[in-house]
Amino acid sequence: MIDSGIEETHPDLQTNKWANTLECSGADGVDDDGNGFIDDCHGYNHADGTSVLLGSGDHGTACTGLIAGTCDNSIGVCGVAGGRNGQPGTSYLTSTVFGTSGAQGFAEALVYGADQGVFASSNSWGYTTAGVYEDSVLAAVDYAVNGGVVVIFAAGNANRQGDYYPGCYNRTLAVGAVTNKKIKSSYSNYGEWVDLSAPGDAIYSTGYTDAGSYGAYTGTSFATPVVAGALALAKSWAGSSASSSHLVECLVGTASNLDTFNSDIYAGKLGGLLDVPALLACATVPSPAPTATVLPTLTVAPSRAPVPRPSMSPTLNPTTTRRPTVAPTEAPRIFNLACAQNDCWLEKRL
Ligand SMILES: [Ca+2]
Ligand SMILES: [Ca+2]
Ligand SMILES: [Ca+2]
Repeated sequence: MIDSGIEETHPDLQTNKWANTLECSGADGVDDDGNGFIDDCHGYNHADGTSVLLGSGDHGTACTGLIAGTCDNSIGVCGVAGGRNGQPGTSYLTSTVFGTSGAQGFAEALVYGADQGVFASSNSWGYTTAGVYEDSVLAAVDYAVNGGVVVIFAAGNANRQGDYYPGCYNRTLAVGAVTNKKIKSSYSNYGEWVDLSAPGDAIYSTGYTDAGSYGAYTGTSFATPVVAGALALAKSWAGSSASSSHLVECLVGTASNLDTFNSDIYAGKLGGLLDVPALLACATVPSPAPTATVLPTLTVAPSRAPVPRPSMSPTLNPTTTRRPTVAPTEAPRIFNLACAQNDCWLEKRL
């Protein structure tokens, strides 16, 4: 989960934390596993340069609960992959990029997750201007996807069909939002680059105003972790031998047609609607033996020139000390948690 961090004491977010054992059992203030991040026991706050994971606002806490909120504990909510019958759910790793001191570390967080071996990366943020992106972020997406990570992004909340990155980048899965009537949510971006849609209106999840709070959240931000959670659940059902490409093909291939519920102007621009039972049925059919027909990436040939990656080291420098403040060399950026009409989406402007 790459977002604004989490309320670490939330009672519904305790059982499914990813744990970096060398750091969790290591010494405070020491980079016990030598990965360049001090005390990254359950993730890292890349924006503020600290292991304290709570950044700006409750957005990330809500997104996390949708994936991994504890089921079976008789309180609050149950994440899509939150476990059942006393079994734990999917492990979630928290990377904070919307911090208390600003928004940064997006590319670093994508690389960090890939280096930790995450299966999927859930990203409920993007650029608020069509056509705008940073090469470093797309290079980090490439790095993660090349490492087997399924990288999922929110489509954005401008109700437009421009090229909103990183969701429209063809190596990510882009998620739009629909209502409980299968109608495109009023705010959801759309376009042929939207891979699928999921419910995004008034989704109840964990909040952070005080530990143990809950709230209803609206936006493509919240459709996105529903999809990420469904993919994690499918991975659990299918077993460790299931390939990412097989699961992604099931995810997109079993999504139900939304066109009959929506205006013709959205035809082919919402993806299908996430269908979790169909996804699980597909996922549990063994993958075909690898052949030349298996797609090596999420999508077909790139429509844009490959992004050069001269500045992206394959691994993070283990001797680097995280900066506690905003890097002075980075261009000034504005970010805001846009919640007009309860339409929350973490936005990032260059
Ligand atoms: Ca470390
Ligand atoms: Ca440590
Ligand atoms: Ca619960």
